[in-house]
Parts: sequence; C-alpha cells; structure tokens
Amino acid sequence: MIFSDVLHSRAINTIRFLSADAVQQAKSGHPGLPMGAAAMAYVLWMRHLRYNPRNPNWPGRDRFVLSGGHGSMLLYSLLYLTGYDLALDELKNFRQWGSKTPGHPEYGLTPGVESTTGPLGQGFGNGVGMAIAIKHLAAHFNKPGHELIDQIVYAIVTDGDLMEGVSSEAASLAGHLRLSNLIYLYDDNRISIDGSTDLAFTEERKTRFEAYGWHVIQVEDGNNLDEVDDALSLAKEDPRPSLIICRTQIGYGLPTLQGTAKAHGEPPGEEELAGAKVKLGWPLTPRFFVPDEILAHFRQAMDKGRQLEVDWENRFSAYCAAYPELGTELKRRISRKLPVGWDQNLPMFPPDEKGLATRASSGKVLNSLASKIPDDWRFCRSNTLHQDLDR
Ligand SMILES: Cc1ncc(C[n+]2csc(CCOP(=O)(O)OP(=O)(O)O)c2C)c(N)n1
Ligand SMILES: [Mg+2]
Repeated sequence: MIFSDVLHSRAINTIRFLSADAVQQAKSGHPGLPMGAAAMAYVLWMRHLRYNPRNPNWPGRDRFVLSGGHGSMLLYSLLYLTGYDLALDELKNFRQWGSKTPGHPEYGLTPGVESTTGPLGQGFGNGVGMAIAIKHLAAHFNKPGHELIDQIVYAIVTDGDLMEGVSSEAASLAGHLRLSNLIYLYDDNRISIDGSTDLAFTEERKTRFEAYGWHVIQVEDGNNLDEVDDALSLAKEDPRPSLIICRTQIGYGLPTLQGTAKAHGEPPGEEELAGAKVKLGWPLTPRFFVPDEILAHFRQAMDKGRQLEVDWENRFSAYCAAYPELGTELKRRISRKLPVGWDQNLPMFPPDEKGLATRASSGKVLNSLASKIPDDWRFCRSNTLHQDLDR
C-alpha cells in the first residue's frame, strides 16, 4: 500500500474535519490538536496499534493514551471510524450533557478510552504505569516460545504534557526500567495555550529524553506518513522507551489560524472552517461528512482486530496447555479476582499506650497481603523500602 496517495489524505482529512466540525457545532473545544496530529494518529491506528474495536477489553491489545486530553475529538473520530461502539451521533453531540463524548476523555464512559486525560502530564504518567504492569506480567508469565505478554503502550503527548513535572519523574523511571514497550509520539507543534512555546518552554527536549535513557527519533514532517511509519517501526525494535518527536502544525489546514495559539482551544468559526475545507479539497457540506470508501477503509480495522484477537486467544490456549498452573493464575489476574485466602492471618494491633505509627502498621499489613497477592510485588517492595528508611 503506497502511503501518500489520495485515499490516505482523504482518510486523514476525514479525521480532521469530523473533529473540527464537532468543535464548531459544540461551540467549544480544541480543533488544533486533532487537525495537526491526525496524520501521525492515522499511521499509528492503521499500521501499528493492535486492537479489536468490537472487544475494547481484549487483554492482548496494545494501549493507546491521548495524553493531551483536550484533543479528545481526535480519539472520538478514530473510535467511530474504526468501528468501536461509538455512533456518529455521539460525535455530533460532542460536549453535550449525557453524551459519550465529553470534552476530555473519560475511562469507563467511552468504549476504547484507556485512560482519563485532561490534566496534562497525567496520561504520560499513566502510560508508564501501564508499561510497567505489562513488563511485570511478561517477566512472570512469558516462557520461551510463549511470548504471550507483548503489548505495547502508545501515547500522543503534547508540549503541555512535557512541561508538567510529573512527566519528568515518570520518564526518568521509564528510562531506568528500560520500558521498551513504551512508545510516545510527541506533537511538537511549538504552540501552547498562550502562544508560541518560545515564551516559556525552550528546553532541549531531545537531549532531555536522551538523558533519561530514552531512544529519541525526530520526524521532520508529522504529515509525512512514511516518516512516521518508519519511526514507529524503529521504536518497536529498540530496547528503550521511545519518544518520536513529530514536527506538526497546530490547526493544520486552517487558512489564518494554522500554527497559532488561536487554533488551540476555540471553534475556528464558520468562515475559517470553510476556508480549511476549500484549502484541503473537502466538500463544504454536509457537516460530519464521511465518504463511504473512507469509512470502509477504516472499518477494515474490525476484521483485522477480530483476527488479532483470535490469534492471541490461540496462543493463550497453547500457553495454558503447556503451563496449566500459570495459565490459571494469569486468568485469575485478568479477571481481577483476588486469590483465595488473601485476607487470612492479617496482623492485629491491640491498643497500646505509645501508639504505633500508621505508616508502620500499614507496612505490616501490606507485607502480609503481598505474600498472598503476587500481583503487587512492586508495591510491597517500595513499602519495605519505606520501612527501611524509617529505621
Ligand atoms: C495540569 C494542567 N494544567 C493546565 C491545563 C490547561 N491547559 C489545557 S491545554 C493547555 C496547553 C496546551 O498546550 P499543548 O499541550 O501544547 O497543546 P496544543 O495547544 O498544542 O494543542 C493547558 C495549559 C491542563 N489541562 N492541565
Ligand atoms: Mg502544543
């Protein structure tokens, strides 16, 4: 499949204009991110991300986090187009009371949303946690010839995410742990809410992440599908977490607002939106236009996803046949049930004059739980450390 042909640019424009139309219709929202990052998201969702729209909770899936949650229409457009249980009417009801399309994505409300995002930096940190959990499972369960746990966590992160302190802490840990299953696309549009990042955010982001031990790739043009595609392929091969810095234009296509902070967080206006449609060769009407062949193209994700899930389930069955005990244990963890007897022999603390620090008693309880609940060893280890520091 040649990547820069008409089909792909029409597919990407469908994402852009579904998003911009929804913001314009709601008279509120953020058109800039979806219009600027549509191409990188498209490559990720059509070429790399493993998911099944008909079963958003399939355990073998990769995870996608839109850390810049203000760009939620990008995610909703993708969910609708690829065939998740999110109707076009929900996009038309963007930001309306009772809709499944709130201004910022909410986990548990909208099928396919893996993490609640909006507070910048939060999705970045959540993704690191997900990648740790996957690595933990892989270390415990994978066996030679049975690499069942191989999920990758992808995210789109923004200037605001990188500005927030939490991203530094999380990135440091991700580098330290060499989370090769963590791949972040950075929407390097050099614009934030108040204007150019020249105003307040001029640090060397490439060397910053290299210093954390990340693998950093620079994509000169975030609209160049082959460049993004190659970068994602390289990232998957690297033993470190990867940051793919994609140079983009916020509000791509908007005749006067592209590349400006005015494209960040307000409806473009009818005239500007129409101007973008003319510029990118899109029909002015109807609003929320989805060409049939483009919907069919996106909906291939459903067959592909079904097949991916069937393949994974077959691998899981083979695993359970080869390692029945581990298979049962993995099923228990996936079902989120606690092991039988998890609460037996918990320490008791009789009243005492001096009183025991709750930090110390909680440590004892957690260590007791940890010996019976293997899922959380990292947590119990850090608590032991806490006790050591306390001495
Ligand atoms: C922790 C936090 N502080 C402030 C905000 C308010 N806010 C929303 S978007 C944004 C800046 C967005 O800049 P960027 O992340 O580069 O997104 P872009 O403008 O490129 O879409 C801010 C400060 C927030 N969402 N979270
Ligand atoms: Mg930005």
